[in-house]
Amino acid sequence: MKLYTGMGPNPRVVVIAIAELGADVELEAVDLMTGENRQGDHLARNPSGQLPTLQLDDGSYLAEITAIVEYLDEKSSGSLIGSTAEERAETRMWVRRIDLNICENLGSGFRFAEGLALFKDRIHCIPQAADDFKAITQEKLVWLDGLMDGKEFICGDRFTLADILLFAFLEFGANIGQPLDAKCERLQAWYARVASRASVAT
Ligand SMILES: N[C@@H](CCC(=O)N[C@@H](CS)C(=O)NCC(=O)O)C(=O)O
Repeated sequence: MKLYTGMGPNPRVVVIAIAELGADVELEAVDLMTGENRQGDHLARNPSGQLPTLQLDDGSYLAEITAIVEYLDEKSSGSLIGSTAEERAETRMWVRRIDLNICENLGSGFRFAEGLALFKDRIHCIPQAADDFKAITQEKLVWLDGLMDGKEFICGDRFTLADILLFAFLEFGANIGQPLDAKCERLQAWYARVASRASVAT
């Protein structure tokens, strides 16, 4: 398998998951800054023109990070999703909450402000909404922080895709002016726990 990867939190999620699972995946960089990902060769792999994209051993392509990580998880002996129907459902519930409430809003806040020069000719940008997307992200982080009492990871004592997803976006946020507020003490402690994992050092 080969992962077409590059800058940004979405590729980072899959790269961390690969390290967690010990999956055998070759990496090939695509230059996001020059827009190589929006041109012919990469569009043929992924019509969304985004990164990452996984090439399977049969030559077909898979995009969307949650689908990619679920696939790699199933193909390995890992358990980033869960080992029972209940665990898998719980992981998917949190992944969807984190994706819709935090990752999407954080990303839009960036693309419509600091990232505007890069994205204005790629996607429909709403610069006047950037501050609102950033504010919603912070509100949802405070909400999530309030639900972390007594939990080691997002799904209790299980380290899952939900942790990797949130970690990669908060790591990105810290570098683009959307840091996790110090008042989110439970999430700060959770962030330090995830940051200490070997997979994150990759
Ligand atoms: N929904 C997609 C999002 C992928 C995405 O937005 N990737 C970013 C990198 S973090 C990208 O390719 N940005 C460059 C562009 O859109 O031109 C997924 O789950 O993989």
